[in-house]
Amino acid sequence: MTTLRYITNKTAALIITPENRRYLTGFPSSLGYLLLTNGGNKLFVDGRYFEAAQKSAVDAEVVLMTNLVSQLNEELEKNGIGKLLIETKNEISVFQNLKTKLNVKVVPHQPLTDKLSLVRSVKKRTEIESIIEAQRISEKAFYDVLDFIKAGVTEKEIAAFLEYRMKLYGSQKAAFETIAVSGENSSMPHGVPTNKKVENGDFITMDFGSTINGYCSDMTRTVAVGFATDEMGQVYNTVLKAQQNVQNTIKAGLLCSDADKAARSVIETAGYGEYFCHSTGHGVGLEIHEAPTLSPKNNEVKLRAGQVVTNEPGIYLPKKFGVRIEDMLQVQKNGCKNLTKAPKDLIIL
Ligand SMILES: [Mn+2]
Repeated sequence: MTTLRYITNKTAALIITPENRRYLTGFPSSLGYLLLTNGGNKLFVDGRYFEAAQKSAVDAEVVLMTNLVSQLNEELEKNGIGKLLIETKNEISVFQNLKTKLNVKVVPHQPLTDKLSLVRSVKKRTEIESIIEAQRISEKAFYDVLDFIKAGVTEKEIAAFLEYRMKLYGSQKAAFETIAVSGENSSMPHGVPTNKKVENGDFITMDFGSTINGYCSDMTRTVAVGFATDEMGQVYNTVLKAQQNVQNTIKAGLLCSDADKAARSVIETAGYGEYFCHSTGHGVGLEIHEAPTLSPKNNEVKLRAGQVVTNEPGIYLPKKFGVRIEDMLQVQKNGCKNLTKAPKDLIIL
């Protein structure tokens, strides 16, 4: 179990987000509460999860949740706890409810939340293996979709095809809503697939991911159909050069903002700076977006060995087209390892 220095003989913590609960116990559930105390940890789950949790949860005694408030009060009193720290993320209603009903001081605690996200950002070997397995599934779906894409198929059909193949190859579920946008629509970084039919001369940007053991993968490829104009080729190669520069630059100890700069500087030099409107990357794990963020603003946080981050610069020309290329990188002491194997040279179908 991760040691969290915020927990003392008098102070306990309650973990309420599914990802942190899963991270700390190895057990996935949509609802549950993990109480961390110096005297031992208790995982409260309802009847849907009780038996499964008893079989597979680690580092916590599993308790059938009958009346959470009275069970927590009892447990806190038994352990002589006077203060309960709660993760702060998105769980305001849970916090308000416990604050009024528990017999101890209830405190939303940002440092606890931040610490867990930092601990989770550095992946163990088994976590990396799950991410890679998920990524290989996405790549198989990508190779398949290259045979499926042609003038006349719609963006929705491309997205559905990718999701079906990922699932067929073993993905538990899509890691996020699949993006497949073409032509003018590809200038919207997070556009939603429509009934628009692919035409010759279109770029198609596909951003998709699989999940294995709860761990996400994330990749983006942009391909052309029929032909690519000189401008399309120039923009594509600029994004590719920016992306490769990030891969060449990233290593443990590098500021997150400098990882972003490795992409941004290449794109700015090529004259497309104003058309790169998002961060260069983000951590990936049990959540599709987690720490650390590779953005110009994140200028005090350094990369650590074992973190898995995306490398996804893009250029989006309004009313024309967009290009994004995304891999996942494992940060290492003296560099990084690209966990994504799919080719990146411009493919014209
Ligand atoms: Mn991403």
